Amino acid sequence: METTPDVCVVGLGYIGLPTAAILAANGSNVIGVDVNPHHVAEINAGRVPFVEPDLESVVAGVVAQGRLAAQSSVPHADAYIVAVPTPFTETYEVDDAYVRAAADAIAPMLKGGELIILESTSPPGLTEQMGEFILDARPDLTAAPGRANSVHFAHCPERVLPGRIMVEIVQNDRIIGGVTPEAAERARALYATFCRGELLITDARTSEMAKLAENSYRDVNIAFANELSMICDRIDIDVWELIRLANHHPRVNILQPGPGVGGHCIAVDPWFIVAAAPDRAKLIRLAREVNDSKPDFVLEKIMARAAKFRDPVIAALGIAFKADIDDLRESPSKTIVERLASELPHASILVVEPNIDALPSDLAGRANVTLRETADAVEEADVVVVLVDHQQFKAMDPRALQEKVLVDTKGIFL
Ligand code: SAJ
Repeated sequence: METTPDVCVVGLGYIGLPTAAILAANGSNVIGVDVNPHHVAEINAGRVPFVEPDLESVVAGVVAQGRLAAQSSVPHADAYIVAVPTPFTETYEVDDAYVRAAADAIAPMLKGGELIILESTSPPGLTEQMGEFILDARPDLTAAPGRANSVHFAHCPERVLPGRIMVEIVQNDRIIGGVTPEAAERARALYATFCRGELLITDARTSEMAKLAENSYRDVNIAFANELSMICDRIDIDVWELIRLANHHPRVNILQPGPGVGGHCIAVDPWFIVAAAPDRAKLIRLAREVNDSKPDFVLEKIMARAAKFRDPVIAALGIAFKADIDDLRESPSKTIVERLASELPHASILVVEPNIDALPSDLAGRANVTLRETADAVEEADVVVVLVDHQQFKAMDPRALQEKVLVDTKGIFL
């Protein structure tokens, strides 16, 4: 007889797979669903198709025990967790196509009484809309609390930091936003199986907005640091020393400037707040603009420094979106290298990225860009550009840079 899984996780990416694995490790029977057949095959072989410390051992264990299996179609389950991408459109509004596709796939499987949780970052109201898509497809079911066939909807945003997901997924406090109090209570019980942090109950719209506010808070604070770095450059003050000194104040904690803000969260989520109240979201929009302008500033700086060489050799240290990960998505450092390669066709650009084995396709095709080891690249270069503060770069002997023209966006050698 076919058994019903306790939980079905739709979307086995950076969030869905750790969630599926940790649920399974804490006693749930989990089916994970993904549209990518390669991911499905890898997971069923106990492997993880991306880099995340400590995830593979958990996945391998729960797959071997038969508690987690991946497949490409959505089965019936008592609870669903939807962890699909919610990118933005050209007009900075949410592209809800993946959420709709998940809802379309779940709706026909429902029998009534299930819990459906959206973990994806969402503009306020998307969880309720997801509920409407599903109930429109299944008018025989209801969202009315207390009814035997009512389906329960909740928003429970993830908060884990890539690189620390397996620690933070257990330890962080979590917001549980129910479309109804009953949905929140059911969702709380599910997360309580593995989450040791506080489970904070609210409604779905507040939960959606809280997630956006958290990432916007960070974006605004990084924008402050980036703006300071551009001001200090103009008036010839060392911004790193300035921040170090200012942070001795007991109530000041300025973040670190850099080449811009990357990743698929902090550079995206604030736009959903802007879209929700465009005329009121002034600071949040401006912070996005400041952070988005930082790669241009860095590019100009590099071009000005490289101008004294006829055919400059430029070592670009780092193209990941932040330190000590292999994730190149929305990476400002990678954008800077791409633009540099186009603007300076006669330059030779030596990319150093210790966390990858081959250049991504959009850089690999360029004649003037090659992937190199740190020491070789630095030795050959006229100009050394630090774009990411990877541990391998921080460990470098600064004497190697003595004769070089240096542009250090992370301040590790300044
Ligand atoms: N950055 C700076 N200066 C800093 C800190 C970060 O320039 O002082 C840059 C990084 O280099 C990177 C970008 O900001 O390009 C974002 O990095 P991050 O480490 O701040 O955040 P993410 O994108 O890896 O993860 C964030 C986290 N959110 C918050 O800290 C509020 C994480 O907890 C969320 O789960 C994640 O977004 C998400 O998925 O939303």
